[in-house]
Amino acid sequence: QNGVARPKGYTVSWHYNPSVENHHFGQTHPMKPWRLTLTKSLVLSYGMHQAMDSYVSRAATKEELAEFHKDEYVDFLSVATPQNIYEMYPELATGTLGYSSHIFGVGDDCPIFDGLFEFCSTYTGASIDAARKLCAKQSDIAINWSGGLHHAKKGEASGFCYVNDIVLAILQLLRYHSRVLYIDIDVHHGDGVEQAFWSTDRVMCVSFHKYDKEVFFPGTGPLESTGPIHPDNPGKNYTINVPLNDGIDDESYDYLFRNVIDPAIKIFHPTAIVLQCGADSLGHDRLGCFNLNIRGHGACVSFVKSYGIPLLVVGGGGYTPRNVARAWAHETSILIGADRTLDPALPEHMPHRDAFRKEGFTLFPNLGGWRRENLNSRADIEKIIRHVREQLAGIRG
Ligand code: V1P
Ligand code: CA
Ligand code: ZN
Repeated sequence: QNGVARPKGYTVSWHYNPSVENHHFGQTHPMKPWRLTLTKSLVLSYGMHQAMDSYVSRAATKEELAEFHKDEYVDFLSVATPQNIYEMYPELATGTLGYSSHIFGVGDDCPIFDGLFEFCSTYTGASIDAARKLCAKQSDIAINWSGGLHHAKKGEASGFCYVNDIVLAILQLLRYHSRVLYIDIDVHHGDGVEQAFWSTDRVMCVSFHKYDKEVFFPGTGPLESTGPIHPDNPGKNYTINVPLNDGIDDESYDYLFRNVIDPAIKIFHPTAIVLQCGADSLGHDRLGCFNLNIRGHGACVSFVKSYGIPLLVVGGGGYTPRNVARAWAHETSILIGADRTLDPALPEHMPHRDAFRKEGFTLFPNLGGWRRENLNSRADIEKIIRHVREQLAGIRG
């Protein structure tokens, strides 16, 4: 505790505004900003802030949001409240539209709650600030655990995501960087980011996710979905999808991750990388179905970091708050180079320590081997690796 040294030779910045903690999607909604409170508590109690430049991020402006999103959607987000939404759109009140509506995606997944616009502009401001720090070379690794909301579309909310902070951050990076690699280890498909950069060869999008077209949200991202098919479209082959079955464990995930990401980096030569670290790919997640441990999830972060390419790290999903906090605290320690020296026993004195009681006060509880068996065979994994290699061969020259 309090013994975390600054990394030698590179700069890490942490972008955060605690006002995101004050917003709530609703009592029964699985997205809990509380996970960010717990993450902050661990990062500060371990003294990891001493190894980073900390920035209290500002809210993104409407003009900044409109660099990707439609003006009418940004206007809608900026005025909608739980009080006026039914006056503006009586269809929502009658329930005739069902679970998710055509009214800018508002519904059970993406409710209108108090302070929605402040929440969206704050998590987005942090991702934009983080990207600008990388562009200015004032930072080598920039972190925003409150961002990573990969499903938001140009003109509508989707899957708990209203503003796509990742797309907006990548647009900032593209001002200074010729090629950006986007990697997404959230258990869900990164469809919003994929869609935004579908037709360009300046952004390569790679998502690992559970895929079951009819059953698992959002139902997109099969292996064959690799970009536009027309040979003249520059985006052809610049999208990589890694569809998985339930129960994947640390060992297979690590093997697959290395064998997809290494060739992608060697062929694409990104000048910046954005890593979305959705923690719903951990075992025991309320919505997820994988068997990853905190160390297995973190191994992806270590591997990406090892290339020494300017790196933006964002959060994403994660629905068992205490494990989300454990994962993101551990990953912060990896990014500042303190993972080997951090005590796995949680600090004796820290706010909300009791939230970690259930698994014992450790950073690394056993999250693998729960109710799901690994339904990804060795042959499934090898098939994916072969497909990706053949796909990447198609973008050379
Ligand atoms: O399955 C659906 C929709 C509803 N159907 C008509 C399809 N929605 C999912 C959304 C998951 C979003 C994940 C976001 C992220 O990738 C990035 C932040 O992690 C859903 C689920 C589920 N089990 O998949 N919504 C809900 N559960 C939900 C449950 C209770 C209250 C509100 C929403
Ligand atoms: Ca994913
Ligand atoms: Zn997710």
